[in-house]
Amino acid sequence: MFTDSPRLCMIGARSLSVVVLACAGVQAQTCPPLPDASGVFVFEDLGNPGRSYSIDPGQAFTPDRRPVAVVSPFNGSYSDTNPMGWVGWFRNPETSGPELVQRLDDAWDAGFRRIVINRPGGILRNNDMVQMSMFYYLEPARRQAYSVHMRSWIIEKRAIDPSLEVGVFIGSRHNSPCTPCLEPGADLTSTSDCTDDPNYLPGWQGRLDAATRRSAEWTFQNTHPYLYSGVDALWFDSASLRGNTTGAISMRDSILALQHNPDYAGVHIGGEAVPEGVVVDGQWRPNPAVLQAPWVALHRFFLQNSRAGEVYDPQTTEVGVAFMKPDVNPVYDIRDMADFRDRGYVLWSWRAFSFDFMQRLYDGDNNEFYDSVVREGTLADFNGDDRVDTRDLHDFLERITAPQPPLRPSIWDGDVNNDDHRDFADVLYYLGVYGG
Ligand SMILES: [Ca+2]
Ligand SMILES: [Ca+2]
Repeated sequence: MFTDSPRLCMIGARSLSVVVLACAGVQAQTCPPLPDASGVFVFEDLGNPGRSYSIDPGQAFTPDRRPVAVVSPFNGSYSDTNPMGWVGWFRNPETSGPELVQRLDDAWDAGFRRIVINRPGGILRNNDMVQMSMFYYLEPARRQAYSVHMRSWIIEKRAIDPSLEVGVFIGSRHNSPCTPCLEPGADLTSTSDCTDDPNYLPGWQGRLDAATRRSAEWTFQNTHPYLYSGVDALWFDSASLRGNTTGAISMRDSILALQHNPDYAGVHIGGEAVPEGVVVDGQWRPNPAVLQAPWVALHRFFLQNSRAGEVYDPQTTEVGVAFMKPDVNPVYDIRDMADFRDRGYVLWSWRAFSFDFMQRLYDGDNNEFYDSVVREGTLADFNGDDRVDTRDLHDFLERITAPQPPLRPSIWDGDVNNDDHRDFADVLYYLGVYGG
């Protein structure tokens, strides 16, 4: 059954009309009771000092350098029977929970201790906006994939490694928590249903805005089920400076503000895409927001424009590069990922295709990545392209003789025996597995 925190159970039909709104869109679900949002904190809400917060300049932003694995219940494979675009393994609500846990296990077993669930509520076909509302309209069994199955998995794994971070990648655009711009009897092939919805807020007002009470309430209600289920990172799609900038505060600044909101204490708040910068005297300078919050964008974003030249300080910034399938243009291989790693970016495996690369680029805080690749017995495939050939020997010799190894060299840096030194012992070790 769907369970939630005591706070949720106390709600009752508060002021929000959406409490009783029937979410009769895709699966004709009834919206369950929403958590009480009357006490949420609102950014610089001067008329409500007890529930107002501001940015604490003394609270330094702490970047997380660990790589990320993305688990995607959604992949846009729409059909008449799959209006939310679920990936195959998530289509059957009754088996969605065990199937989700299996993918979480895959990421964990590959060595990842940071995992992000991509679009946990799916996306409506013909709706080009990624919604923040991604929970209440789901069927009960699919809600339980998160509130029961994922929650139990997180509790179990966090007991093994408290550093485990699990996030959700949702939208910066929201309307009522019970409807992704749907109303009873909505035609899923029509985009006009969004504007027909009595709860629809056009333009900027429908987007994340930490200084607007309604946004703060809906953000709280939309994210609460995931935070209750153990999620401790929120990634908001389409949250950079690009687009509408006429809100009370911008989405970019809302990302910065939310990090200081007591309602999200201990939660990593990030946005997509990387905020704009400016060119000063021929030098590209990132927007200061980049230096104060985590951001992520697809690898195309970096490889196809001038940002490829950017260098971020790993000590103060967290800029993620999300790698899709290696055969999607622009193509990349382990060298490209190593290059981004060495320049201070955080690598995201948006698809499991790049797990092999990650295991060669990182050791893991407790050697999780190294142990995974050794367990699979594939060290001879030095470059992780699923083939053992002379290119691997070439790459190994090239890497182990390359100058300036990282402070803690990985497999790709030539430390194949994982003793954090690159020396002749690694040569003997590699020749042994390569010849074997
Ligand atoms: Ca190979
Ligand atoms: Ca070594």
